[in-house]
Amino acid sequence: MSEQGPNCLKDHFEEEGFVIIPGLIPQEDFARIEAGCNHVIARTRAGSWPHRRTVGKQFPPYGDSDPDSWGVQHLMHPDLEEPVFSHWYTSTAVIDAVQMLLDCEEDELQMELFNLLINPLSHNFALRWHRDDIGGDATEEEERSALDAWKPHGIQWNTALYEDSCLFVVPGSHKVPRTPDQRLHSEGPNAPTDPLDMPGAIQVFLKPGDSVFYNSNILHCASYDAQARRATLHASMGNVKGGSIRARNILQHGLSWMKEPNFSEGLDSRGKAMLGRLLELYNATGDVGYSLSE
Ligand SMILES: O=C(O)CCC(=O)C(=O)O
Repeated sequence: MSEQGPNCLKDHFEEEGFVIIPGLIPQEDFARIEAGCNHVIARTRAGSWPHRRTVGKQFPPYGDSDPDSWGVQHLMHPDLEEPVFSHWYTSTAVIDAVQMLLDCEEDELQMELFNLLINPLSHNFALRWHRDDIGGDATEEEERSALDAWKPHGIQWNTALYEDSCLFVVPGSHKVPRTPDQRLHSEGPNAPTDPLDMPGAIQVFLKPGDSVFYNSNILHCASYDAQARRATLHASMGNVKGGSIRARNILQHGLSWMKEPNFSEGLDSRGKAMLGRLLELYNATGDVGYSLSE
């Protein structure tokens, strides 16, 4: 899996809130995945795929206020006709990595999000410092209890097809509330714009084929250069032991299409079982609202 052993990778993930693992796209599959990405990027930029992350909007609902996009949503959607994405999401390499990092059994894994992050074309764009499922206005106590409840029932990851240095994180911040200084950097329109001004921040550098796995409630932000080609697979998986803790974060992305029989029919038995666990959560959950606002 890597020069570092599994224990070392898991320890790094638990302590720092993120870890980089190379080689999860087998060389023989790279060209097919790249072709799939080219196809869905072209559809999105041409306006024929409506499920996208819209430039100018950081969080769902992404709306349609700008023709430019920084992401393609729902890579496994049957209407995209790219089974290569569900094959990879449920591949043994990916499942083994997630199981190792979450320390769980395969029959505890639930299917979640699988999207693609791309560079905007019209101008640079950035996401402010945030935690994916804890609002920036949470008090210190609210932040502490939300972080405690969240860990470690799921994982998010970015797998880069090309060099990618868009993501910034504050290592260790998945365990502790923001300091007063970090709060200033993550709140409001007057927050400083250079990501590395955030106390404790580092930039994450990925080589082609590298994956960064992270706790999505780590303090993170991203900066998108319209000139730098980006195609980075962006996915998450949960552990059913988390119960409904991940429901809002996942279901806010609009996953009703995953209930359609034609989606399940295209999955292998592992994928069907993982989907079944997600649908149990879906069916047990009412309106989830949204985790964050601009
Ligand atoms: O672009 C990235 O790498 C991070 C995206 C992100 O922070 C988010 O979707 O919340």
